[in-house]
Amino acid sequence: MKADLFQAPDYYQIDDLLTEEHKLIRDAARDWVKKEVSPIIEQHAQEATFPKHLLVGLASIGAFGPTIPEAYGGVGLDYISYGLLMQEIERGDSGLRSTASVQSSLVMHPINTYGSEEQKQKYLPKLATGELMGCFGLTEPDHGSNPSGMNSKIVDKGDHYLLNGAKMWISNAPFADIAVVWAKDENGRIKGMIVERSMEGFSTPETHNKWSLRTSATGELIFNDVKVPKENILPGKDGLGAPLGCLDSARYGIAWGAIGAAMDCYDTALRYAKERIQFGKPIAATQLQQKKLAEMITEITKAQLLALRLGQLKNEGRATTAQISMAKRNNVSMALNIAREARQVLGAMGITGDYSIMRHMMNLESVVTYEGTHDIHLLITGMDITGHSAFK
Ligand code: TGC
Ligand code: FAD
Repeated sequence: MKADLFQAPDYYQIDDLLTEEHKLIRDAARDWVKKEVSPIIEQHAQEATFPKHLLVGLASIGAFGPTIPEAYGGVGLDYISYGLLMQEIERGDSGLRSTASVQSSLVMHPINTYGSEEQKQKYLPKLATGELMGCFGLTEPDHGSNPSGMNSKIVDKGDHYLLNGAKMWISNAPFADIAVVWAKDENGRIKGMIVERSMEGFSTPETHNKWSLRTSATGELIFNDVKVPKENILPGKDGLGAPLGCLDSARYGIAWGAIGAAMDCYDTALRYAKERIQFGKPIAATQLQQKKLAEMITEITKAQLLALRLGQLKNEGRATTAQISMAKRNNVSMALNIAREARQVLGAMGITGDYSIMRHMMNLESVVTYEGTHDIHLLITGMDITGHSAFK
């Protein structure tokens, strides 16, 4: 891949609305991505390998549990800092941001929010350093958009539960030390639990043949009479609202992360358009390429403002699920459209791994599907504004 010459677009001087702390955290992450991620990530994507050696660096920039209290090993930052971290990491690669999102929002968040004091002390500090890595098992082969229909089951056996079932499309599964898993009890009530890799009957086969998120390890979670001790059940909340509450946090981070991918595509296309000469002048001097680039920066700027306002609401504890859905849907779709347009600006060069655009584009095809598809988020907005659910 070419040298990383990234310059972040900030057309509306949004930096002025950030605190010094926000900028320090953002800039440290940006430097780390430039130094450690950009030089190696394309090769990992080509070879479909997870760059495990980057886990230490991710922990060092605060990407594991940025909003988790320092008492449990987290960084104790606000939600705008969390968003900025996700933006910078996804500027490098959505797969790497996935690893950080899952660890922070889908593993540390439920343990911190629904876990017992013992669970918090046992797991959170090690998850914050990356000594332990986690995954989140909600989706099943027959239940993706509709997790309430899940078939995974636990049966009460006195001092433990017996867990049976299967989860599919689980990020981090192939290497995770623990899994936060959602299954129904005998009364059909969804419960969350921490399953450890060492538990007998638990396996995590890797999913291959992905054209998207090739730097992220995806797998299944298979539970065959797994004995889950009762102390591993998350006691703080049950019902579908418990996993959906975690998704709110992860979707929020994705709304920011997608901006990073879009910024990288825009910046690459702008630089290329200024340098590429056709018909005796830079293609940047043609109206058609200017239209593409002008629309890109307009959409990025709107997405930045949406994310920042959402971050303010989140900091005040006022961000609603529907507001988060709107931002996730809009910003991921925006990024995917920009990746497709930016790829065209580069002509044939755009399809190569010499540039990051095609990788971002393929990654974003997963991002637009996971954490609630583009359609599901539209229906969440529709339900919010009309009061009618159109899911069923
Ligand atoms: P519904 O009847 O609407 O709600 C059931 C209960 O949950 C409550 N609730 C929420 N609670 C907290 N936070 C939220 N966001 C909530 N949304 C709903 C709701 O109030 C109700 O509570 P109660 O007490 O009345 O029971 O549920 P539904 O079955 O109609 O489904 C609604 C729908 C379709 C929106 C939901 O199922 C959904 O969001 N589906 C999409 C599934 C999804 O997003 N899966 C993601 C899996 S994880 C993942 O993709 C990780 S990728 C990570 C990476 O690599 O980065
Ligand atoms: P389906 O639910 O089968 O949907 C298929 C199509 O039908 C979609 O276009 C959808 O929008 C549409 N559709 C569904 N219902 C409706 C409706 N009511 N009205 C209109 N249209 C509808 N899950 C986890 O639990 N943990 C993870 O870590 C995780 N990581 C992932 C990593 C990757 C790379 C991918 C691709 C997925 C991951 N997922 C994970 C799963 C992800 O959350 C699901 O793929 C997603 O929720 C959609 O489910 P599905 O693929 O089964 O699609």
